[in-house]
Amino acid sequence: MRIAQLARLELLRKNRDEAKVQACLTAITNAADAKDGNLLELAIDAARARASLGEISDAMEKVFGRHQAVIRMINNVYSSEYANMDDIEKVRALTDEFAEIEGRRPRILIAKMGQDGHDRGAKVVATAYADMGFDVDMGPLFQTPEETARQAVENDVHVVGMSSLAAGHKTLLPQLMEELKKLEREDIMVTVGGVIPQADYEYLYAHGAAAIFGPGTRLPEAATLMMQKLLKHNG
Ligand code: B12
Repeated sequence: MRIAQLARLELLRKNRDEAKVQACLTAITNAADAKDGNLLELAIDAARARASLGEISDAMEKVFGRHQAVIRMINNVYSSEYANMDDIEKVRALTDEFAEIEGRRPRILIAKMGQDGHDRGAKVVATAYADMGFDVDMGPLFQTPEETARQAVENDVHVVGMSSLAAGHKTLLPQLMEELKKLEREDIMVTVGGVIPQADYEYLYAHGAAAIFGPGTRLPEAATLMMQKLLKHNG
């Protein structure tokens, strides 16, 4: 699909008046810079001249920079709504035990990689894990595997919990493992959550997933399993 799209872009570039396209793109950058002119109108002119969406965005990015989609999370919401406090207390006991052994609480990076904008699950998971005694880092939307690996290493997390709902998991997980390997941090545990077809589980386990959590996952159960693996993993 990616190759077909690249071929279409090449064809588009061959059959257009390049000077006209560049003039339209410059007009966008100038209008953004001067805060004068209708950017939508100029973008339509550029599209009519066969500029691609990427080129139109780049023309504005030169002035505005790239938008960073930040995911915010709220503490104590999950535990106050969750019916069975016992389940949560059991996980808290495990995270406390880990903190006693390791000298710091288990730290997890919830990561959203690729073009996948579904952030609800990731927010729920981040909130729940914080309530269950984890230190939680929340990555921004649309990270590359390289950026996720770097954030995981810089923050020295014990686990990366990637959340994938837009069918990128079979590409993104192996790339993330590769990037962690480059940084010599293959010891960081990686788990996968989200819309993962059963047929892909074996592939993901074979490529380094320590656990997989699909839709409807009860998070205290997921966290218990993760803690058991982590306690074992860290001896
Ligand atoms: C809500 C929703 C949207 C919303 C997203 C809003 C938002 N800000 O998140 C909107 C409308 C924007 C949307 C858009 C799209 N969507 Co949509 N969407 C959904 C829907 C209905 C529910 C997802 C959800 O929020 N669930 C609730 C949360 C709490 O559950 P969850 O994320 O699964 O998380 C749970 C578990 O999976 C697990 N978990 C998840 N991550 C992690 C991580 C860790 C560490 C752990 C431990 C556990 C864990 O724990 C959570 C709690 O149980 C699903 C269908 C479905 N039933 O899943 C489709 C679905 C995900 N969407 C789909 C599609 C195709 C799209 C679009 C491409 C549609 C389009 N053509 O434009 C776009 C993509 C946009 C983009 N750039 O990503 C498909 C994906 C198909 C696939 N994977 O092959 C689905 C599966 C629908 C379908 N059946 O076809 N969508």
